[in-house]
Amino acid sequence: MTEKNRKLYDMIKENQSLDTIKKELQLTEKQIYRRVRTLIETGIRIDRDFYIDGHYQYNISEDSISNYFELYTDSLKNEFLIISDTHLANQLESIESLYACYEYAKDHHIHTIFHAGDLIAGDKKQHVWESLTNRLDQLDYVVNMYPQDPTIMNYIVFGNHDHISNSKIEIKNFLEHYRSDLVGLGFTTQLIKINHAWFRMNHMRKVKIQKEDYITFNGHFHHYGLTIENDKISCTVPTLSNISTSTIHTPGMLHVVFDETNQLSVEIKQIAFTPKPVVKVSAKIPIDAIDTYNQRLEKHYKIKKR
Ligand SMILES: [Mn+2]
Repeated sequence: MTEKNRKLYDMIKENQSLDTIKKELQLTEKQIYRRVRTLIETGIRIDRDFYIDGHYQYNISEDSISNYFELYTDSLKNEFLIISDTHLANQLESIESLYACYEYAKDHHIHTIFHAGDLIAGDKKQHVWESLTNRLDQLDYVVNMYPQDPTIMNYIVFGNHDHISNSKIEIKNFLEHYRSDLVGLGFTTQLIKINHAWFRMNHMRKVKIQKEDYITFNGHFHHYGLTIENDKISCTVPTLSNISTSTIHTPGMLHVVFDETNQLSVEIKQIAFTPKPVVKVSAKIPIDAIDTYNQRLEKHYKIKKR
């Protein structure tokens, strides 16, 4: 191990912030990322803690595995975007909408984008650009073409098009090898926690809400929809592509705000790119059952001790 990598390891172990590491070791964020990947290859288990403001911190992984993904925050009001079904490398992709989404994020000081699945077109030959029928080429295309901004992080739940059973590529590993801002979460489902707000992202699962889930965002349907039943909120995420059966289709996404300044509420805005971003539908829903909701979830899901 080089002296610098050894020092990097020590600093991560001491829970030093990324800024301190950058200054002390005279390295850029990208150079540190590459060195951390090398350390991981040697067998050292290093994780990242992610914050909703777009920054992250390295830590030495603990043995306990939590079955939810926590996005850390210091704020009572937390905003992020949810996109879905980009189907990149499909001829009906809308990479310009993905860039418009980044512009929207920057205009609204949002640093977090969740992806609800079907990042790539997959092995389906139909409508895929001729030069990109191979899944490896599609992932290369994502690594090169997906917008990149130092203040924006993406958290991706993978969908059916991202997962082809006979493929030997670990998509999460591939993306994270090349891009520090494309973080892979679960296949088809992921439970997420931001402060006191818990929600689940699904892809191609029935919209039927599990007993413990109060809020679900569902990819795969390619259109916006919102249902509230017995205090449970289920929302389908529009596609950020031109793949649709509707003739009046425009690519879209969700802008979500969890506000717990007084009582926890969730605001869900459907944004359509026409190509300018337009708010089509907006709903602010109070979550009355917050205490019950938290107690049930925290009992049900293993809480990572920090
Ligand atoms: Mn799908």
